Amino acid sequence: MHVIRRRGWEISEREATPEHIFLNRRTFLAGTGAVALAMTPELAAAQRIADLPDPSAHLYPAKRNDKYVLDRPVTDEKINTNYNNFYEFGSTKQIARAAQALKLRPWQIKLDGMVEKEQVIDIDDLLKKVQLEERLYRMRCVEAWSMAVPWTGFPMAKLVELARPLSSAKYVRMETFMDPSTAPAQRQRWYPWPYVEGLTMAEATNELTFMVTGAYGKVVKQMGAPIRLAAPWKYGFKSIKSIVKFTFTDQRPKSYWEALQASEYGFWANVNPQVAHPRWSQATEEIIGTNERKPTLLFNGYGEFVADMYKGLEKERLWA
Ligand SMILES: Nc1nc2c(c(=O)[nH]1)N[C@H]1C(S)=C(S)[C@@H](COP(=O)(O)O)O[C@H]1N2
Ligand SMILES: [Mo]
Repeated sequence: MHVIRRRGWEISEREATPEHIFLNRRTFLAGTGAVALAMTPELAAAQRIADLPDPSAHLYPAKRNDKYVLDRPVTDEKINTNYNNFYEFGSTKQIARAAQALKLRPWQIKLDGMVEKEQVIDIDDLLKKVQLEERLYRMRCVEAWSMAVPWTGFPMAKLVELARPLSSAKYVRMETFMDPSTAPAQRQRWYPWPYVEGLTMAEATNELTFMVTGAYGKVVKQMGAPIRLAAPWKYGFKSIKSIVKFTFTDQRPKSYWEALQASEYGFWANVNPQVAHPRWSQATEEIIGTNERKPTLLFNGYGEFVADMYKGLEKERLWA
Protein backbone atom coordinates (compact mmCIF):
# COMPACT_ATOMS: atom_id res chain seq x y z
CA MET A 1 0.00 0.00 0.00
CA HIS A 2 1.25 3.45 -0.84
CA VAL A 3 0.48 6.10 1.72
CA ILE A 4 0.86 9.67 0.55
CA ARG A 5 2.17 11.69 3.44
CA ARG A 6 2.51 15.42 3.24
CA ARG A 7 5.58 16.78 4.85
CA GLY A 8 5.30 19.48 7.49
CA TRP A 9 6.03 22.32 5.15
CA GLU A 10 3.48 21.24 2.58
CA ILE A 11 0.50 22.04 4.72
CA SER A 12 -1.65 24.94 3.60
CA GLU A 13 -1.77 28.15 5.60
CA ARG A 14 -5.13 27.18 7.06
CA GLU A 15 -3.85 23.87 8.31
CA ALA A 16 -0.51 25.24 9.41
CA THR A 17 -2.25 27.54 11.83
CA PRO A 18 -2.64 25.45 14.93
CA GLU A 19 -4.06 28.16 17.05
CA HIS A 20 -6.40 29.00 14.20
CA ILE A 21 -7.74 25.51 13.61
CA PHE A 22 -8.21 24.89 17.24
CA LEU A 23 -10.14 28.07 17.80
CA ASN A 24 -12.23 27.64 14.67
CA ARG A 25 -13.31 24.23 15.81
CA ARG A 26 -14.51 25.76 19.03
CA THR A 27 -16.22 28.60 17.20
CA PHE A 28 -17.94 26.05 15.02
CA LEU A 29 -19.02 23.95 17.97
CA ALA A 30 -20.48 26.97 19.62
CA GLY A 31 -22.39 27.72 16.44
CA THR A 32 -21.63 31.41 16.36
CA GLY A 33 -19.58 31.49 13.16
CA ALA A 34 -17.86 34.74 12.34
CA VAL A 35 -19.73 36.91 14.83
CA ALA A 36 -16.47 37.94 16.47
CA LEU A 37 -15.24 39.61 13.30
CA ALA A 38 -18.33 41.68 12.65
CA MET A 39 -17.97 45.42 13.18
CA THR A 40 -20.09 46.26 16.20
CA PRO A 41 -21.30 49.77 17.09
CA GLU A 42 -19.04 49.72 20.13
CA LEU A 43 -16.04 48.94 17.96
CA ALA A 44 -16.89 51.71 15.51
CA ALA A 45 -17.17 54.19 18.41
CA ALA A 46 -13.93 52.97 19.92
CA GLN A 47 -12.18 53.61 16.64
CA ARG A 48 -13.30 57.22 16.61
CA ILE A 49 -12.01 57.96 20.09
CA ALA A 50 -8.84 55.89 19.70
CA ASP A 51 -6.98 58.42 17.60
CA LEU A 52 -5.75 60.86 20.23
CA PRO A 53 -2.18 62.16 19.88
CA ASP A 54 0.33 59.62 21.17
CA PRO A 55 2.16 61.09 24.21
CA SER A 56 5.13 58.76 23.58
CA ALA A 57 5.62 59.76 19.93
CA HIS A 58 8.68 61.88 20.77
CA LEU A 59 10.54 58.78 22.02
CA TYR A 60 10.74 57.36 18.48
CA PRO A 61 12.80 56.35 16.66
CA ALA A 62 15.09 55.04 19.43
CA LYS A 63 18.77 54.34 18.92
CA ARG A 64 19.56 50.84 17.71
CA ASN A 65 21.55 48.52 19.97
CA ASP A 66 23.89 46.78 17.50
CA LYS A 67 24.64 43.83 19.75
CA TYR A 68 21.69 41.82 18.42
CA VAL A 69 22.28 40.90 14.80
CA LEU A 70 20.15 39.04 12.30
CA ASP A 71 21.01 36.37 9.74
CA ARG A 72 18.26 37.59 7.39
CA PRO A 73 16.70 40.87 6.29
CA VAL A 74 14.13 42.62 8.47
CA THR A 75 10.62 41.63 7.38
CA ASP A 76 8.93 44.24 5.23
CA GLU A 77 6.96 46.54 7.50
CA LYS A 78 3.75 46.41 5.46
CA ILE A 79 3.80 42.63 5.52
CA ASN A 80 4.56 42.38 9.22
CA THR A 81 1.96 44.91 10.29
CA ASN A 82 -0.71 43.09 8.27
CA TYR A 83 0.06 39.55 9.39
CA ASN A 84 -0.56 39.28 13.10
CA ASN A 85 -1.84 36.96 15.76
CA PHE A 86 -3.97 38.92 18.20
CA TYR A 87 -6.88 36.66 19.02
CA GLU A 88 -8.65 39.32 21.04
CA PHE A 89 -9.48 40.86 17.65
CA GLY A 90 -10.24 37.63 15.79
CA SER A 91 -8.66 34.34 14.85
CA THR A 92 -7.30 35.35 11.43
CA LYS A 93 -4.02 37.10 10.66
CA GLN A 94 -5.92 40.08 9.24
CA ILE A 95 -6.73 41.91 12.45
CA ALA A 96 -4.77 45.12 11.82
CA ARG A 97 -7.85 47.19 11.12
CA ALA A 98 -9.92 45.84 14.02
CA ALA A 99 -6.98 46.35 16.39
CA GLN A 100 -7.06 50.10 15.74
CA ALA A 101 -9.97 50.12 18.22
CA LEU A 102 -7.46 49.51 21.01
CA LYS A 103 -7.25 52.63 23.17
CA LEU A 104 -3.66 53.14 24.31
CA ARG A 105 -4.38 55.85 26.92
CA PRO A 106 -5.05 55.84 29.75
CA TRP A 107 -3.00 52.65 30.24
CA GLN A 108 -2.16 51.54 33.73
CA ILE A 109 0.02 48.62 34.63
CA LYS A 110 -0.29 46.76 37.90
CA LEU A 111 2.79 45.28 39.55
CA ASP A 112 1.59 42.96 42.27
CA GLY A 113 1.90 39.63 44.08
CA MET A 114 5.17 38.87 45.83
CA VAL A 115 6.60 42.39 45.73
CA GLU A 116 7.79 44.78 48.44
CA LYS A 117 4.84 47.03 47.67
CA GLU A 118 2.10 46.70 45.06
CA GLN A 119 2.11 49.49 42.48
CA VAL A 120 -0.05 50.78 39.68
CA ILE A 121 2.09 52.62 37.20
CA ASP A 122 0.90 54.69 34.27
CA ILE A 123 2.57 53.75 30.99
CA ASP A 124 3.88 57.30 30.51
CA ASP A 125 5.42 57.32 34.01
CA LEU A 126 6.99 53.96 33.24
CA LEU A 127 8.39 55.29 29.96
CA LYS A 128 10.09 58.13 31.89
CA LYS A 129 11.95 55.60 34.03
CA VAL A 130 13.40 53.56 31.18
CA GLN A 131 15.66 54.11 28.20
CA LEU A 132 14.17 52.92 24.92
CA GLU A 133 16.42 51.22 22.36
CA GLU A 134 15.88 49.34 19.12
CA ARG A 135 16.81 45.66 18.77
CA LEU A 136 16.56 43.42 15.72
CA TYR A 137 15.18 40.04 16.77
CA ARG A 138 13.99 36.95 14.95
CA MET A 139 10.44 35.88 15.81
CA ARG A 140 9.40 32.25 15.35
CA CYS A 141 5.71 31.40 15.63
CA VAL A 142 4.79 27.89 16.74
CA GLU A 143 2.89 27.70 13.43
CA ALA A 144 6.26 27.31 11.61
CA TRP A 145 6.56 30.80 10.17
CA SER A 146 8.99 33.52 11.14
CA MET A 147 9.78 37.18 10.76
CA ALA A 148 12.62 39.52 11.66
CA VAL A 149 11.47 42.54 13.59
CA PRO A 150 13.01 45.88 14.62
CA TRP A 151 11.48 46.17 18.10
CA THR A 152 11.69 49.26 20.27
CA GLY A 153 11.61 48.77 24.01
CA PHE A 154 13.66 48.22 27.15
CA PRO A 155 15.01 45.19 29.03
CA MET A 156 12.43 43.39 31.15
CA ALA A 157 15.10 43.25 33.88
CA LYS A 158 14.50 46.99 34.32
CA LEU A 159 10.78 46.44 34.89
CA VAL A 160 11.54 43.68 37.41
CA GLU A 161 13.86 46.08 39.22
CA LEU A 162 11.11 48.71 39.40
CA ALA A 163 8.63 46.10 40.70
CA ARG A 164 10.96 45.09 43.59
CA PRO A 165 9.94 41.43 43.86
CA LEU A 166 10.60 39.43 47.02
CA SER A 167 13.35 36.83 46.83
CA SER A 168 10.65 34.15 47.25
CA ALA A 169 9.09 35.04 43.86
CA LYS A 170 9.91 32.39 41.26
CA TYR A 171 7.76 33.43 38.30
CA VAL A 172 6.22 36.46 36.64
CA ARG A 173 2.66 36.03 35.42
CA MET A 174 1.58 38.55 32.77
CA GLU A 175 -1.94 39.42 31.72
CA THR A 176 -3.39 41.21 28.68
CA PHE A 177 -6.21 43.78 28.96
CA MET A 178 -9.77 42.49 29.23
CA ASP A 179 -12.28 44.68 27.39
CA PRO A 180 -14.81 42.92 25.20
CA SER A 181 -16.25 46.23 24.01
CA THR A 182 -12.89 46.96 22.33
CA ALA A 183 -11.83 43.42 21.50
CA PRO A 184 -14.98 41.62 20.39
CA ALA A 185 -13.50 38.11 20.42
CA GLN A 186 -13.26 38.44 24.20
CA ARG A 187 -17.05 38.00 24.23
CA GLN A 188 -16.42 34.38 23.30
CA ARG A 189 -16.57 32.94 26.75
CA TRP A 190 -15.31 29.51 25.81
CA TYR A 191 -11.78 30.95 25.57
CA PRO A 192 -9.83 31.47 28.79
CA TRP A 193 -9.65 35.29 28.54
CA PRO A 194 -7.72 37.31 29.41
CA TYR A 195 -4.56 36.14 27.62
CA VAL A 196 -1.97 35.06 30.19
CA GLU A 197 1.70 34.13 29.94
CA GLY A 198 4.50 33.47 32.35
CA LEU A 199 8.28 33.40 32.70
CA THR A 200 10.64 32.29 35.43
CA MET A 201 12.48 35.07 37.22
CA ALA A 202 15.70 33.96 35.47
CA GLU A 203 13.97 34.23 32.10
CA ALA A 204 12.37 37.58 32.92
CA THR A 205 15.75 39.06 33.85
CA ASN A 206 17.72 37.50 30.99
CA GLU A 207 19.35 40.22 28.89
CA LEU A 208 17.41 39.15 25.77
CA THR A 209 14.00 39.49 27.38
CA PHE A 210 12.58 42.71 26.03
CA MET A 211 9.54 44.80 26.93
CA VAL A 212 8.41 46.11 23.59
CA THR A 213 6.70 49.46 23.17
CA GLY A 214 6.98 49.81 19.40
CA ALA A 215 8.22 48.34 16.13
CA TYR A 216 9.60 49.82 12.93
CA GLY A 217 10.37 52.99 14.86
CA LYS A 218 6.84 53.69 16.07
CA VAL A 219 3.91 52.48 18.12
CA VAL A 220 1.99 49.72 16.30
CA LYS A 221 -1.32 48.77 17.91
CA GLN A 222 -1.74 45.41 16.23
CA MET A 223 1.72 44.35 17.42
CA GLY A 224 0.73 44.64 21.06
CA ALA A 225 0.97 48.29 22.05
CA PRO A 226 1.49 49.96 24.39
CA ILE A 227 3.61 47.23 26.01
CA ARG A 228 4.26 43.60 25.06
CA LEU A 229 6.92 40.97 25.58
CA ALA A 230 9.55 39.75 23.11
CA ALA A 231 11.23 36.50 24.24
CA PRO A 232 12.82 35.56 20.91
CA TRP A 233 14.11 32.09 21.85
CA LYS A 234 10.57 30.93 22.58
CA TYR A 235 7.64 30.34 20.25
CA GLY A 236 5.74 33.53 19.48
CA PHE A 237 2.73 32.75 21.64
CA LYS A 238 4.84 33.34 24.77
CA SER A 239 5.32 36.98 23.73
CA ILE A 240 2.12 38.34 25.23
CA LYS A 241 0.70 41.60 23.88
CA SER A 242 -0.87 44.69 25.45
CA ILE A 243 -0.01 43.81 29.05
CA VAL A 244 -1.83 45.36 32.03
CA LYS A 245 -0.54 43.26 34.89
CA PHE A 246 2.68 41.66 36.10
CA THR A 247 2.20 39.37 39.10
CA PHE A 248 5.20 37.95 40.93
CA THR A 249 4.43 34.51 42.30
CA ASP A 250 5.86 31.20 43.46
CA GLN A 251 3.26 29.28 41.43
CA ARG A 252 4.00 28.39 37.80
CA PRO A 253 1.48 30.42 35.77
CA LYS A 254 -0.88 28.59 33.46
CA SER A 255 -0.92 30.33 30.11
CA TYR A 256 -3.85 30.99 27.80
CA TRP A 257 -2.69 28.38 25.29
CA GLU A 258 -1.92 25.82 27.96
CA ALA A 259 -5.42 26.33 29.36
CA LEU A 260 -6.89 25.80 25.88
CA GLN A 261 -4.80 22.82 24.81
CA ALA A 262 -2.17 21.61 27.27
CA SER A 263 -1.18 18.66 25.07
CA GLU A 264 0.13 21.12 22.45
CA TYR A 265 1.27 24.22 24.32
CA GLY A 266 3.35 24.10 27.46
CA PHE A 267 5.01 26.53 29.84
CA TRP A 268 8.55 26.60 28.45
CA ALA A 269 7.90 26.64 24.69
CA ASN A 270 11.55 27.00 23.75
CA VAL A 271 12.18 26.70 20.00
CA ASN A 272 13.63 23.34 18.97
CA PRO A 273 13.62 22.12 15.35
CA GLN A 274 14.00 18.51 16.49
CA VAL A 275 10.88 18.38 18.60
CA ALA A 276 7.78 18.36 16.41
CA HIS A 277 4.52 19.89 17.44
CA PRO A 278 1.97 17.05 17.85
CA ARG A 279 0.48 18.07 14.47
CA TRP A 280 3.43 19.22 12.33
CA SER A 281 7.21 19.41 12.03
CA GLN A 282 9.16 22.30 13.53
CA ALA A 283 12.28 21.54 11.45
CA THR A 284 11.92 24.48 9.07
CA GLU A 285 10.11 27.79 8.93
CA GLU A 286 8.49 29.92 6.27
CA ILE A 287 10.11 33.34 6.21
CA ILE A 288 7.07 35.57 5.87
CA GLY A 289 7.33 38.01 2.97
CA THR A 290 9.70 35.77 0.98
CA ASN A 291 9.24 32.47 -0.84
CA GLU A 292 11.93 30.97 1.33
CA ARG A 293 12.01 28.30 3.99
CA LYS A 294 14.96 28.07 6.34
CA PRO A 295 15.96 25.41 8.83
CA THR A 296 14.81 26.41 12.29
CA LEU A 297 17.58 26.94 14.84
CA LEU A 298 17.71 25.56 18.38
CA PHE A 299 16.52 28.33 20.74
CA ASN A 300 15.76 30.22 17.51
CA GLY A 301 19.51 30.90 17.33
CA TYR A 302 19.75 32.50 20.78
CA GLY A 303 21.36 29.59 22.67
CA GLU A 304 24.44 31.60 23.64
CA PHE A 305 22.19 33.88 25.73
CA VAL A 306 19.68 31.41 27.13
CA ALA A 307 20.81 27.76 27.05
CA ASP A 308 22.35 27.93 30.54
CA MET A 309 18.97 28.63 32.11
CA TYR A 310 17.75 25.15 31.18
CA LYS A 311 20.64 23.10 32.57
CA GLY A 312 19.30 20.50 34.96
CA LEU A 313 15.78 20.85 33.55
CA GLU A 314 16.25 18.26 30.79
CA LYS A 315 13.44 16.13 32.18
CA GLU A 316 10.93 18.96 31.79
CA ARG A 317 8.89 19.56 28.68
CA LEU A 318 11.15 22.38 27.49
CA TRP A 319 10.22 22.35 23.83
CA ALA A 320 6.45 22.73 23.55
N1 LIG B 1 -2.61 39.10 24.03
C1 LIG B 1 -2.15 38.36 23.01
N2 LIG B 1 -0.82 38.21 22.87
C2 LIG B 1 -0.33 37.46 21.85
C3 LIG B 1 -1.20 36.80 20.95
C4 LIG B 1 -2.60 36.99 21.13
O1 LIG B 1 -3.43 36.45 20.38
N3 LIG B 1 -3.03 37.79 22.16
N4 LIG B 1 -0.68 35.99 19.95
C5 LIG B 1 0.67 35.46 20.18
C6 LIG B 1 1.21 34.79 19.01
S1 LIG B 1 0.64 33.22 18.69
C7 LIG B 1 2.20 35.34 18.25
S2 LIG B 1 2.95 34.48 17.00
C8 LIG B 1 2.64 36.75 18.47
C9 LIG B 1 2.42 37.55 17.19
O2 LIG B 1 2.98 38.82 17.28
P1 LIG B 1 2.94 39.79 15.99
O3 LIG B 1 1.50 39.96 15.60
O4 LIG B 1 3.58 41.06 16.44
O5 LIG B 1 3.71 39.10 14.90
O6 LIG B 1 1.93 37.38 19.52
C10 LIG B 1 1.63 36.56 20.64
N5 LIG B 1 1.03 37.36 21.71
MO1 LIG C 1 2.18 32.20 17.29
